[in-house]
Amino acid sequence: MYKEQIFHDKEEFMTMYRKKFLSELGREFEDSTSRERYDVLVKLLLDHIRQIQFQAEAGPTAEDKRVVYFSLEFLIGKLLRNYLINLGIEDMVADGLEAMGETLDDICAEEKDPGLGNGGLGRLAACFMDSMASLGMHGYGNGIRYRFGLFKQTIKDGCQVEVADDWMEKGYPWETRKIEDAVVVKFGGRVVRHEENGEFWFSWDDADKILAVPYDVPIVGYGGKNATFIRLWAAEPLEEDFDMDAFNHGDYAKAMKFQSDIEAISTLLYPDDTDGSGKVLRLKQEYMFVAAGLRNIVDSYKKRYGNDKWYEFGDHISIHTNDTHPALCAPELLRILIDEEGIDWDTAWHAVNTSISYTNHTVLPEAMETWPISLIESLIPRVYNFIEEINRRYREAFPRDKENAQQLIASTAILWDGKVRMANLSIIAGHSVNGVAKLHTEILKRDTIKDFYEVSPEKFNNKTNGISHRRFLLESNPKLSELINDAIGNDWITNPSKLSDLEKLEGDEVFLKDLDRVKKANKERLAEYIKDTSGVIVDPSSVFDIQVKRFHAYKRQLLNVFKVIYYYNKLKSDPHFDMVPATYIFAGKAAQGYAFAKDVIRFVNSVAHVVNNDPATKDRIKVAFVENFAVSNAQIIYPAAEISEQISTAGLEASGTGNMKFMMNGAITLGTLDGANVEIAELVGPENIKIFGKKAEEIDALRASGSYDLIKEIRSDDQIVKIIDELKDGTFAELSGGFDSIYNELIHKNDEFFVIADFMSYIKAYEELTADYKNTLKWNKVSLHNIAKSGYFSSDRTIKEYADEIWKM
Ligand code: 26Q
Repeated sequence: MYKEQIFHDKEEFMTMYRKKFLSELGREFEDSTSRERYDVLVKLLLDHIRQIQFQAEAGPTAEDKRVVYFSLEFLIGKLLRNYLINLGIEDMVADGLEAMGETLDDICAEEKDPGLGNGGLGRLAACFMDSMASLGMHGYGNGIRYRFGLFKQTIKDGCQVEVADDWMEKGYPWETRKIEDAVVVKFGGRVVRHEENGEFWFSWDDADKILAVPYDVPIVGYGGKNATFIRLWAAEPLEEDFDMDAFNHGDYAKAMKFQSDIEAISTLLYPDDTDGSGKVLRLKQEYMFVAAGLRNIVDSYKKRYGNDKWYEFGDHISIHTNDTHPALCAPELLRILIDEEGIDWDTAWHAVNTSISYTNHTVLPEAMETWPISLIESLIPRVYNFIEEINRRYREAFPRDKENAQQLIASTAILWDGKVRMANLSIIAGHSVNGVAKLHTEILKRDTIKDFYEVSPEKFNNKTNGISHRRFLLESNPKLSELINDAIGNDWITNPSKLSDLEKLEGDEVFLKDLDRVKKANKERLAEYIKDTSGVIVDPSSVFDIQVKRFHAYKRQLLNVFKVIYYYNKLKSDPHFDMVPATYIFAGKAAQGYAFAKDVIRFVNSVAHVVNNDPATKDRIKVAFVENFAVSNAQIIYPAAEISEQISTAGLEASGTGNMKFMMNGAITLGTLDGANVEIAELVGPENIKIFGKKAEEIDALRASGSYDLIKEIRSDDQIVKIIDELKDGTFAELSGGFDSIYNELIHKNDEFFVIADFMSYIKAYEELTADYKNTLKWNKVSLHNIAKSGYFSSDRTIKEYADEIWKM
């Protein structure tokens, strides 16, 4: 544990900061741009952070078990303010900067938000890193340094337009290139069998080689006593392979093409395309970061424990795979241990099995990752040998006495039907598979991978997701944090379950009014942001009803838009219609190739265009679409929410984590019994959440019986008929055309996601919920109860469960 404080007062900060300008830039602070001021501040902090890291690596806990979290995505957000808070120097630095004629806000605005992930899975990985560092664990991340993160979203005429996210254009001062830890990674070539004196072995020959170069980004724990890092790999050509010949003969194009073909591996982040089938480059990414990360792990293991302790490998190190994207860990670790370290199969298999664990984040079997055998065999032939051998041994050892053995083998084998099934590989090779919310884990056991549950039930466990309350409450909502600190002290920052002390204030009118004022201020902050980014003026005294997440059919943004239209129609037909003035806020990206999701975005914006400009409605309801949803604007959005929309078709959202971020900021959930909503409902009780819609079993039954009749469902209510008609009659077509596409999708797939099936139940729930809105005290009491119960959803709790039950740390 590191005890030194970085600076003791603002004068000391100013002195050191000024000195750093001279050593970094050879110029004075006064002669610098805002960007340089940001860079130099980061460099100054890094000097200190490296000492914390050194202490953690070499200090008294150096022998503790380590965990490496393998994830293709880390959505870490901006780091500067977060680390100033964690180091306990935010005010000191802000004051020092002020004295120098600068502001911390302006400097923080220079930081780019690295979009190295799609959504929930990537942000979860970042929250986990925060918790591991804050809890003083030896937890490291292993991922990819994408040259371009997920595209930046802009809206033109209501449509999503994707723009490249050149987040490293001006450099990324937090990263440190560690060329000494670079790893050569092979692709292609062939496997050759050698035999000598009755012994035989294999080599992987004639492969193309790339150099995987690590860049470390620090993770600073709260309190500044522990720091670790995420290691992000970039692909580069090997110097020896660079085509000097072509270069010398003036064929620069050929020389450069060679280089860019290799760099392509870490150039872009793949969008979550949900159908589980990927591209060759994606497979190269998966293998590169697995091969390089594991080679580093084995090297540092040898340094620490010597060359003869392989059986104990899993006692000292855990390798966690975030979904199946790092599933090649198992065969690659076998390959390294057997081919490169000369260990026997049984010892290597024990090392693999005891160290590797796997989290599943998807319910849908069709979304499970598979790769053609032919592709894996040609791209990583030696690794494929190990996949085959794992599969062969699994089948060979399968208990034949079971009467359904053949069927179980068919569904659980790794190689099947020309495909490598990555989830099967992960489950067979590892010692643990977990779902991310109670309901999700139950669905895995009884549905998605039920045959594995029959074969190895002992591997299954649940770890309900959590979020960093330090980022999403302490940093994002300083006003609420201050109010909480004044009321119950600040123990909750390191011990989030302490938030429950707020329950005693639920009858305290003064406190509830303060809570209301804080919410109002946060709504004003968001209203300002919406005005600046979209030009839409929203009323902070209206109820803020917010849905922010990736656009996906199953998340049912469409249901929410239909609700907006429902009220639009009501107000149009009856000017005296009584409703709580509302602002419906949406944000989120759709995958580039996901036509339906992009159409729903266009629909939201088209409805906004009509509703916001119609004199009959514009002062009663407003619709705002916040462009380019990312960690940084999420931090402005969650604190301003009053209604949290969590309305997925029951059984399809594995967990959700936005639901937890909203709850922790005092929003009330309007949701289905899906994912972690189920656990939120259990914790807060029925009077503090609004649940509607069909339950997962009901949806299953409807699907199974085939009895659902969309047309009948539409005709059951005139309001629904009208909304469906408006998809086609041009009501919302002014901005960018009509919505026959959405109509057709609904009709042709018989309402696959049960949007219409749940519609009236949704409206009824919304009515009941908003009926209480004008009773400010009652509303805020419910809001406070949600905050008080949200400590459970801290990722500190989740990580402790992983550490105790999976990683055995
Ligand atoms: C797969 C193959 C090829 C290309 C991309 C992908 C891919 C990439 C990302 C597939 C899936 C993802 C991301 C999934 C994800 O974010 N899942 C969410 O995980 C959260 C954290 O556990 C849950 O809260 C959400 O419910 C779940 O949807």
